[in-house]
Amino acid sequence: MFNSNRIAKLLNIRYPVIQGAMAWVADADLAAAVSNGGGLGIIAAGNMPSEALDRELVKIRKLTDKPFGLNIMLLSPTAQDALELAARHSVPVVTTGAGLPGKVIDRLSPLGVTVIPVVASVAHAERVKRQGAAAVIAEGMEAGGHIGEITTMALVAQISSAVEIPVIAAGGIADGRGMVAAFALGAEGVQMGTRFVCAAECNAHENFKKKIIDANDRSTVVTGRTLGHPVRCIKNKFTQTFAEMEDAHVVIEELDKFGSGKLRAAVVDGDMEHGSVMSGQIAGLVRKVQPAKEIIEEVVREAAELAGGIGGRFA
Ligand code: TUI
Repeated sequence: MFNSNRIAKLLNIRYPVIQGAMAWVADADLAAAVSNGGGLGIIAAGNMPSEALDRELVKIRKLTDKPFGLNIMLLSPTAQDALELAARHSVPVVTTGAGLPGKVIDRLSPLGVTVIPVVASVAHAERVKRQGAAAVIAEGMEAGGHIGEITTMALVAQISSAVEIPVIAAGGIADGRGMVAAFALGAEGVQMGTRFVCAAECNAHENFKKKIIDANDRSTVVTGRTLGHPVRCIKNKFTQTFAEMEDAHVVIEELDKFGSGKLRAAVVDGDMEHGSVMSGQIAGLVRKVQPAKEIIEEVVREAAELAGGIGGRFA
């Protein structure tokens, strides 16, 4: 299986299943568990200080000898430091989010690093392809955290038609059905975030995992649209207050101040009322905590069975 899949070959992994980079959540423990399970684990640099990220990059080499990735969040003030650490640690794969990755591609591609930007539009995918991206992650607005405006269904099909480099679909995928749907649209890999929050090896607070397991299809809400910075989270007191402040046209500086530290409060302290509980719309499908390897094998098995049987639906 997946012997001629371009993503599995490019990343040198068994299954074209990538773990979404989630700030505060995606550390060396989670990433190593996903990579050891046959997918691609990713450490999220987020706003991590250099010393902490350096430690995670040392740690993951002790936990796995499989390929792994580092995600650089381009909005972060620490993005440049993360870029230099990726070079120094010879990280095999770098994904980027929330911005234009030209500088990252120019710096890391000559070193042999596979750079895969997250994109949210066709124009952005075409641009990073011209800049030398090895593949793209097409992330629809069903995803958690910072999102674009286009759904996965519309985005993956249009990006797959527009660029020849392989496409990894993200946003709204948590099982084999999502994987087959993504492949039908032209993707050759999937990235899942919300499902991997509920991996046994994930160090996120147990309240966070429970919140996702208890969520349904209508549990998330998007705030920050008026700021040009939409973010999807599970509805709570924090999102309600944030939305009220936006409605009242509170200035950006105040909103930024209000939002500061809230993701950490959710992930590390388990504050489900006043924290920013970032999650995708697919949370309603996530039912239990399972080892990362079991998640990957279950999704791939479901997908393979469904892909074999799907012809019957046209009979
Ligand atoms: O980056 C993400 N998701 C994230 S980053 C994040 S950290 C955060 N913490 C606190 C508050 C807010 C964020 C949480 N979730 N996904 C990748 C992604 N990139 N989604 C959308 C984009 C994107 C959007 C517009 C990439 C480029 C872009 O435009 C490029 C341009 O044209 O400027």
